[in-house]
Amino acid sequence: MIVVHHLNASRSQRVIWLLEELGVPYEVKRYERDPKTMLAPPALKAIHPLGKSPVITDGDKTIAETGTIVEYLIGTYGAGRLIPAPGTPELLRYNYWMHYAEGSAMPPLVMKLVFGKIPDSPQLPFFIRPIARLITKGVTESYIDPQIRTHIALWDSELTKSPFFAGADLTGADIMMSFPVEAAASRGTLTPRLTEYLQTIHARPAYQAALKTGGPYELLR
Ligand SMILES: N[C@@H](CCC(=O)N[C@@H](CS)C(=O)NCC(=O)O)C(=O)O
Repeated sequence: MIVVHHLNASRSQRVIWLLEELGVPYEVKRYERDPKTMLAPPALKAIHPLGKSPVITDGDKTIAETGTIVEYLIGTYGAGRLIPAPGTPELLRYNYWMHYAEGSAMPPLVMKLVFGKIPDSPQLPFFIRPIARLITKGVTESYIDPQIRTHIALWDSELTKSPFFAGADLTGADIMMSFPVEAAASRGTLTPRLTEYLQTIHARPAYQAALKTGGPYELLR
């Protein structure tokens, strides 16, 4: 039996969604973020040394990193589903978005989250806060926000070519990209095309079933 080590409101929601799309039986083991730090509990380190979610176990295998998990599940249980056929241009797009989601899209979105929290950090002496606010605002406006806008424009242009990131059908690339698109939606404004895309994936029965299993999915702002 596959066990998903699921941290509330996190990237592991994607793995539950994928398992629902594949119709593969699984169990969810829940971990709750520390309400102050929002970090994962130490118990997750017993499963994988980084203590991050998602991690899955499947028999004697322990697999971390969302992209690896998605490729493993589609390769092992997909029987050709949720991946374009070998040798097609769509497969190249699939591979690109599969790796881009965590490798390129998430870093500026995480930076925005972290920089946004610095001025209110309780460790910061109150007289430093105005300076911290000025610096983080400067970095956010001059570097992070323009980066995010460039990424969003790329997603938008890709989704004007085809309904999904790797062509006409939903694939693992969409499951990977759902998190950056959701994260961007929670930190600012998406384009109408991207909003429509999110509505399309939210309407899928497997996505809805995953929400019921995974619990509330309020992404951090
Ligand atoms: N690139 C990794 C990122 C893993 C990651 O940062 N997970 C977050 C959840 S969204 C986490 O575990 N945060 C809690 C912590 O760092 O303690 C992946 O996609 O698996």
